[in-house]
Amino acid sequence: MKVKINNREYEFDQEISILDATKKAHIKIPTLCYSEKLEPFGSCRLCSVEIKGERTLKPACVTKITDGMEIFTHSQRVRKTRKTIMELIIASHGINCNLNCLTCSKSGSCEIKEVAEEIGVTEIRVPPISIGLPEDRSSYSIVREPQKCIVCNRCVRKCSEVQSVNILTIANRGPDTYVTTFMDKGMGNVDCTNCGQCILECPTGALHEVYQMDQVWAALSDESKYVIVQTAPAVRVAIAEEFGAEPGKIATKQMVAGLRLLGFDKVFDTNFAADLTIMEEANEFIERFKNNGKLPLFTSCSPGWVKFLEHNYPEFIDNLSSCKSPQQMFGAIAKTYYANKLGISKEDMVVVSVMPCTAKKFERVRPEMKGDVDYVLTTRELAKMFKLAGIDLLNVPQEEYDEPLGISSGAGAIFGATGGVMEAALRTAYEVITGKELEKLDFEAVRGIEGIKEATVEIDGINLKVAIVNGLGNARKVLEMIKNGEKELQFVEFMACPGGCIGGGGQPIPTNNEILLKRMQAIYEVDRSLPIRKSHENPAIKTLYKEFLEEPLSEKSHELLHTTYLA
Ligand code: HC0
Repeated sequence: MKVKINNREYEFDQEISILDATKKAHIKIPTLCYSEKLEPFGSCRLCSVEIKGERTLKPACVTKITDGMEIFTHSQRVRKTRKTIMELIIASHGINCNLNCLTCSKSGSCEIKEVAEEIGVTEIRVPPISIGLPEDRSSYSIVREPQKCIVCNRCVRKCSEVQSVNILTIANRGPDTYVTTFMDKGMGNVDCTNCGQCILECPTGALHEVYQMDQVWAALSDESKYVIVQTAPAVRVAIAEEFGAEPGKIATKQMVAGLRLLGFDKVFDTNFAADLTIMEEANEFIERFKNNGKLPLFTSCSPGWVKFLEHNYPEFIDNLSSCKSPQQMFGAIAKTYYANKLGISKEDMVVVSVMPCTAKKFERVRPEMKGDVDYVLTTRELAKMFKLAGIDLLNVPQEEYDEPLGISSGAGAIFGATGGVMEAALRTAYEVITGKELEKLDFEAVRGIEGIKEATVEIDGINLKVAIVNGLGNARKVLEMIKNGEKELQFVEFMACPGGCIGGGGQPIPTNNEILLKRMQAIYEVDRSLPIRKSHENPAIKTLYKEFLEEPLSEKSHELLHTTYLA
């Protein structure tokens, strides 16, 4: 197919969109409602282009090239139209950047500001229009500020097309259009899983996490409190991006040093608790397998996934592992075993988590979790706190985690990427079942960013059928197949977010496939760099069982580390 773009001839062998064709020709067209991961929608019209012989401009994202087409991407008419559209977008729904920019959650990373600059907007000839809708603060995880929304529909499409959760929708028509939830009930009162994927998609500050930075600052200034922090596996491979580093930069030791500078009494690692989870979950799997228990066993560490299952597939509740997530196991151990060691009461201890995940904020308040974690910060919030404290993360002298709850194995580290929980569990299950040493630790078949992976793993002559699923849309597909008897599996790892925790709703923006792959490589690099790579060989975990828990699945373990779900 021969096409002329700005008077130059190009050849394409497929009927692609004008937007894709111009990308291949290295011409950038501004977009707002377009997102690589979603079906093109054509609502913002910023990508409008002129086509020879056509009376009206056409949106490049939803218009296909045809043989002989002549396209003008930046003609006088196109530039003028884009400017007017952009002015209307800025004015609509009360976005008044002069007033709100400095306090907006997207200050410094605002897509709408970037696009306005690209288009050359120098004045806004229309007064700001306020849609007059209140903020939605009904959720424990996510805040919606409708006055900043430009109705690009990306959050709605992410929630439906990728996550298949469908809790966001568009109401009304024309200038009264707005994004909302069923009957305007608010995100906390509908079946939102709190995954925060909508936040990653929002080009303005209309969606952000429920901030807990102020509460953490207050705890750090309270001398009567012993304040400890745990950091999730996926935070260390992403936080440096907030300071301008290339994706994939591992900043574990700088982050530990930064947390100490913030004033935490101890800096611990969720990876320690991930090792503990493996001890419990691998043994739970073995017990179910040997005793004809409910299979397939579903992992339970991703709170967005757990909530999705509770709402949409309650018939599978008994398949969920009874293990609490590592975040919660950490809190339970910190406020009992560790508080006892220190000789302080659990009321005097404050446990803060730093997570890549917005759903962890919801998980923390579930009544079954008994308040073992006090506050949850996302990766983005921790970066904001470092900046507020003047901490130059990339150049701060590197430091190690504290002992004993900061000691972890490579198996704990890989929890942060899709497939990691399964691989960590297999490393331990193999040695527990066979009593032999596992020679090849890397289970390549369960690695990679694909949404659904399956593998057959041979352990002691038994072929285990496992699957790894990330993204809730994929979870729905796999659950339907299990339900219809099309899939026979014994163990399935489910993670709510595409890519697993490295793609969590609390991670730096942008988060896309290219960035996910780099964060994933970094996670496996952390694993390879550690002297201990199996959870059951973590010396701090061995001591914990010896001094306190006795053995996996003991009465004490059940009391502190296991939970129940809502059907
Ligand atoms: Fe994850 Fe976790 S791996 S859910 O993605 O299991 O958030 O990083 O912290 O809890 O360990 C998130 C990440 C965690 C937990 C761990 C698990």
